[in-house]
Amino acid sequence: MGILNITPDSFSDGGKYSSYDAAVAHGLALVEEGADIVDVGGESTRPGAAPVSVEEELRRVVPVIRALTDRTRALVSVDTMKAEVARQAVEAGASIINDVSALTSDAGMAKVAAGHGAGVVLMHMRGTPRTMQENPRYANVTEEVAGYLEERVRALAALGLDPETLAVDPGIGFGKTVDHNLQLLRELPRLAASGRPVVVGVSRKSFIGKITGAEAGDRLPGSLAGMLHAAMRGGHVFRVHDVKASRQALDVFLAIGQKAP
Ligand code: PT1
Repeated sequence: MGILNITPDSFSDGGKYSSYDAAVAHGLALVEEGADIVDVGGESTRPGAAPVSVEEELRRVVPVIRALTDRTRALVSVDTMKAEVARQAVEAGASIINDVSALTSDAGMAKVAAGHGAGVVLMHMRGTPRTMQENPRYANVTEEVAGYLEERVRALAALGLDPETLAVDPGIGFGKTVDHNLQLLRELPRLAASGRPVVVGVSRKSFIGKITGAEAGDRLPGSLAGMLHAAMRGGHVFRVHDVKASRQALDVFLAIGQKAP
């Protein structure tokens, strides 16, 4: 899953391209580099990020999703917590709703997902992006995260969503200390035991910087290590910035795992 962030500062190019042109070109490049899914987001959910209005988020993501689904066969996911954005995104061709609040932020979200038969990524987050890094504490982070995600799958199945359309994600960096993130990655098989596909996003996140001292733009090696570890422990989908390098790393990892006939 290649990351396509459409926020005003993600494509600062001195005005040579509009952010629309730049975003579509970047999305097509991610597919060219080997992404199976392009994850389109118009609202940052990084620690400390402020919310964006529904109108602004729609303006950013819907035209880009339409262009990408017209021009590629890759799947498009929409990274949003807003039901109206998810609805218009799916109508524009997106087939997956990636909601970092696991469909809890907007009461209309479950209905949109059920109504369109979209796939859904349910991610665990403690608090909101603005405040989630303020002193996160857990008795046992893996049990709490896995229990929460299993409860979300149960609750949504009771609302009529097909459990087969749901994937789970531990939410690396979302209300977690470095040790919480590392424990979740170490104990990823506990999440895989939920029976649902496991999505993992470690790409360029601050825990890599805290371990290595590397700045965000310099975290590809650490990101690959985290991704491959997650692949080895049962992860299925990896949300990454650097698709070409990640694809190569995963291809070799998967080839080694392939037994000769
Ligand atoms: C993720 C994810 C996401 N991450 C899914 N969607 C982000 N399903 C956005 C940091 O610590 O892991 N899974 N959508 C980006 N969020 C963060 C969080 C970015 C923490 C950076 C950090 O640096």
